[in-house]
Amino acid sequence: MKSRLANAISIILIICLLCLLAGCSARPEGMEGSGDIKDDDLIVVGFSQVGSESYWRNVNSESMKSVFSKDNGYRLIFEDAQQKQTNQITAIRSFIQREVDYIVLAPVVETGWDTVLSEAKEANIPVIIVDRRVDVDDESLFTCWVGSDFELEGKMVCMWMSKFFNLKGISPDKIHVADIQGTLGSSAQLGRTKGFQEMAKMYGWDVVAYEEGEFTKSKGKEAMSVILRSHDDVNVVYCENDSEALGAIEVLEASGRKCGNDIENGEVMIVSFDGFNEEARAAVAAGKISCIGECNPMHGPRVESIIRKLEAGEQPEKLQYVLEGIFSDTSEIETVMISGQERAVTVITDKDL
Ligand code: GYE
Repeated sequence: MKSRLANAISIILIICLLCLLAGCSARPEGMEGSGDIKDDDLIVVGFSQVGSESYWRNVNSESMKSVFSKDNGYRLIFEDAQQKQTNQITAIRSFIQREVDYIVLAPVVETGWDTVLSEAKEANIPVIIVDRRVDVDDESLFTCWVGSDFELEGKMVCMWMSKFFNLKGISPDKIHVADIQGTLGSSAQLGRTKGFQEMAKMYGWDVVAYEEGEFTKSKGKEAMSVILRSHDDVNVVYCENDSEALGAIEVLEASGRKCGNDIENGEVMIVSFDGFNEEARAAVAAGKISCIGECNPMHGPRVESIIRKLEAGEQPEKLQYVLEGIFSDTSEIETVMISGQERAVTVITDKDL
């Protein structure tokens, strides 16, 4: 009698165990893993991305997705914020609730992060900032940052322009330049605008307008139309990314202007930033964009190496800058000297496309 009872109990226990196992393996896997996401060996990374406003952003998202794959030992929770900070704050709070291992944030703007990052700190979740920066009172609210020096990028492009104008004997008062700015309040806009403002003042260029282009092609078009309406003497357009530049070119060409570096003969010089999009590179090869300040979007492997360091109990550097150069349609200027360093100018021709 006793052994029958023992048998029955063991059978019930085995059934319970099997149900439990079945329950676990039936849990859906993949990017949007839910429930007890920690029940496996994968490192869970919650990534709040700015949006999909530009070519640069799309390449950047791909770089992150390809590195944080299951094969590499990660589960990535990818949230697209559609260029809205409120969406990013909501995403970070959901990452905290789901107890992810790491939060990665590409912030749309610099300010307004103190509260939500304090919440992440209280939950003991390391926060890695990527691409743009955050402006917080307490720097311990994030573990580290990796991205570009946007002000330096701006200065590099302006130096290239100045060298080019000198070479052609064009005096600074003949330069009528407009700035199509990126998303106001983002590091990429703040840095590139600041670099431009300082250099334009130093060289004595005539700055005719600032217009916001939100880093998108459509807003770049709108901004260019507004500028042309009141400043038809504009002969240089400083676009804060390639998407805006491609929009500006469309508008200029539709209005009968030619884009190129021969501004003495009526062409409009276009300069921009990024350099990782086929269409923009083709525009350089065709001479329509004269110079692009490189902005490297391949941050996936960089963020991953930070996470590997943290996993090994090491402390990554707080701020990590990516070294960048310049792309141009002409070999007339070979290098640009900035912060005591020579930066190479890479010529893009049809063969490179
Ligand atoms: O230049 C632009 C994008 O923050 C560096 O954002 C990034 C900028 C990039 O939308 O194309």
